[in-house]
Amino acid sequence: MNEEQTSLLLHSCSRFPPPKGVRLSYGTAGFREDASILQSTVFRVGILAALRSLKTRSVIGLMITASHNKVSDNGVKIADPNGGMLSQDWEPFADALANAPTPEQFLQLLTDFVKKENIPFDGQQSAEILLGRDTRPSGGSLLEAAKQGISSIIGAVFYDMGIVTSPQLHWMVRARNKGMKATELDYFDQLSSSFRCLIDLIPYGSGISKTVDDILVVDGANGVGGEKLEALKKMLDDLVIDVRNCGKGSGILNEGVGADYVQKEKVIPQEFGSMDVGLRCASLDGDADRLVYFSVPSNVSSYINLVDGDKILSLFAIFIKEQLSILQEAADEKVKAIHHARVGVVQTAYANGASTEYLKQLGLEVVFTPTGVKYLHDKAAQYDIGIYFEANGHGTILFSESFVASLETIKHEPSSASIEQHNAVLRLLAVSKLINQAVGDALSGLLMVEAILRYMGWSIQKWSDLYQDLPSRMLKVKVVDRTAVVTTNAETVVAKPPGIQEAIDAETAKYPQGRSFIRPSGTEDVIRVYAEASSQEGADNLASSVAKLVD
Ligand code: NG1
Ligand code: ZN
Repeated sequence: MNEEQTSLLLHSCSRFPPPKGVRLSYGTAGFREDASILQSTVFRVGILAALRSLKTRSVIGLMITASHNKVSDNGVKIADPNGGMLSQDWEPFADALANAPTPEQFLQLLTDFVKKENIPFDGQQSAEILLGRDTRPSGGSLLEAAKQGISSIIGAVFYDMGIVTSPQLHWMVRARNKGMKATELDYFDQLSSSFRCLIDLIPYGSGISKTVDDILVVDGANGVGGEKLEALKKMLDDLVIDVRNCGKGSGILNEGVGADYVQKEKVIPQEFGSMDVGLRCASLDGDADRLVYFSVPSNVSSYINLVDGDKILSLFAIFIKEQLSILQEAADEKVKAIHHARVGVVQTAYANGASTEYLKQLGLEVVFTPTGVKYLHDKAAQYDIGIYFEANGHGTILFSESFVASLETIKHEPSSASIEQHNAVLRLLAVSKLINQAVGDALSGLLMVEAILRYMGWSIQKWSDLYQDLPSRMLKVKVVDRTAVVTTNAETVVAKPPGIQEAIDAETAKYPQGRSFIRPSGTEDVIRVYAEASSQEGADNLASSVAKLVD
């Protein structure tokens, strides 16, 4: 590192002292804390993003968001060249950088890492970072800190993409690295045109062209998603969307609204009520990477009928499976090969047991990973078509590049496939363009759900009736040190502290269809408790007795 670079780093770093008495950790979704203590962290992540760009010789993303957390929190995460999350082997370095107490120690860490990773750091190579943030009021000043961090690396430049959803930024990074156009308009264009393509491919006479519940009502969590959906819907004729909680009124981000609230509390979000009985409703989270659907039941109650990520996954799986089965009788070898695609479904321990049972009955290969998109995403990427979802509504469908190439070949070359077989191939291709290949994306997921429901001719009720969820309860317990709990087997078994797993097993055995597990949250200072049983009362009781074991 030359002298100019060293003094630039030391000087700028000294203007962003780290918070005292806080241990920062790059968790399942980057760093997340109260926004007031994040200046130094975001500044340092700016530097980290520049290093990542130098190392990978690609465009990198930096997103400032705390997703579904309360409005006073914020966070920062990095998007890798393929649009996915930061490679896991860099996370310990991210932790170390964020926690270095002095500018000198920070510089030492940086110098050692640059050497170890062989990062071209001679001021000759350029680095490029796309910046994005959600609507949080703290976002503006944190973005400044990120810019200062990037600017303290000679040769690094940033492009401010403004207020965007997390999936938009991830999509843009991926698109840029593929040499594609990557503005917000390009994103909207791709989503709306592939949606149109799927609708046009619905066989004549099947499906509901227009039904009473054809309007979709969306809860935007008072965040960025609602605002973007308002813009996107202008490009979608044929789909009537009423967006509420778009953050323009007095409502507060994620307070009594949004996918996390709706999924965890199972209650009607603000601005929704008896006028929505029977309508198809959806909820996005604060940065629009999660999506759940729900309906308001006709009986007077504050509870909703939740259609969660597991049911979105099931709907997607049914559709994909149906397209592949259309190709079963194909005479053309290339088309027949599509029928034999390796399809994998990826879930976490939070998936409702009834969904796993249902997916297995469909004959699908279901695998489990620990919580956190990065784990699910990596697993799903091992298949030709990998469908992953967390129960909370974060998920997508990944298509391998070679599989998409085969679909493209069939699209463009003459084959002996029948029209319906050819259309099935075109549908799969449209899905691969509609559904975000970088991360879970509430906006693209929503269009996918809408297209499939129309193709199937299903109401939300019909979709919801695919299977009955087992009653479940999620609790969180505040603890002094959440890292004291260590889990194994995709988080279903507690390895440490000793004795707890046996106690959980003993409690679980008391309930028919009982299942329970605990794990430290990666985004909050809590231990999460999950329980399932044949009755709601059973799930509630099991969860609270397991919570007592942790307290
Ligand atoms: P933690 O706080 O680690 O449970 C939560 C979600 C994850 C994931 C991350 C990132 C649950 C139970 N956990 O993680 O699935 O979405 O936030 O946002 O919903
Ligand atoms: Zn989110």
